[in-house]
Amino acid sequence: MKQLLYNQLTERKRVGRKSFTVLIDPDKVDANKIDRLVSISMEANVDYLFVGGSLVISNNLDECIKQIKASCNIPVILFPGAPSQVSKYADALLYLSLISGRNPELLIGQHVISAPFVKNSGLEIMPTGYMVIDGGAPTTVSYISNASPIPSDKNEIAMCTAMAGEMLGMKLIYMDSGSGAKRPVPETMIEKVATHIEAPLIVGGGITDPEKAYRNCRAGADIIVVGNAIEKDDSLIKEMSAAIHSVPVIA
Ligand code: 1GP
Repeated sequence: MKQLLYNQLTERKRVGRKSFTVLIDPDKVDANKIDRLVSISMEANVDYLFVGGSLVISNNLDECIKQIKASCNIPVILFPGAPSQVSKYADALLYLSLISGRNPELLIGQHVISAPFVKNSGLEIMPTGYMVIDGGAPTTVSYISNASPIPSDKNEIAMCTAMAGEMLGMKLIYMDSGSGAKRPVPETMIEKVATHIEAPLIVGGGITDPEKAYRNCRAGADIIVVGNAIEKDDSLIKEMSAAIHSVPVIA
């Protein structure tokens, strides 16, 4: 299996280089918006683009990714809300198992059904332990997944879940309080998880200001994902990127 991007991520983690990811929801962008987001992202040295959403209602995933790839070389990683959200035009796919929940369909069921299709896509597959953390109010992901999120004050549950996911072979851990969450993942929880796993740690959901992104990185997040706040104000891309990239690397 291809490991190009994953090797890059682990190398970045090894030297303490933090990454900034802009999340693009194909339902919320048109061609002009994609062009704008891509051009600002290139200028701001965004490291990765995630494409996906819990609900992808429109049928323009391929077109959206083709347009992005035509105008930039930032790696595009699929962040699928459903097995149908696979596009061969992306570079890689977060192969998500919802390890914080107890819904067998999202732990393994949908993976079994889509396995041949995913394998034939030729995409780099990144096995990802996906942990939904309570963000203060129901989010699309917490509702759609039909699974309870981890309470935001239960750091030990988050730690044990991430450790179990890593020992089961997951190569990335993603802590997400859901798009537009009122409360992003607390730093104490990020720190607890980060100190007990070796896999690169992705954190997202409800991050609206660069200071919070910076503090998350200092707490141990390796990759910060921002979607909702950027949809509202894309000038944030530059500030977020600068804050995340200002975290000192390991000397
Ligand atoms: C959601 O982690 C992502 O799955 C990003 O969340 O849209 O709130 O930035 P936001």
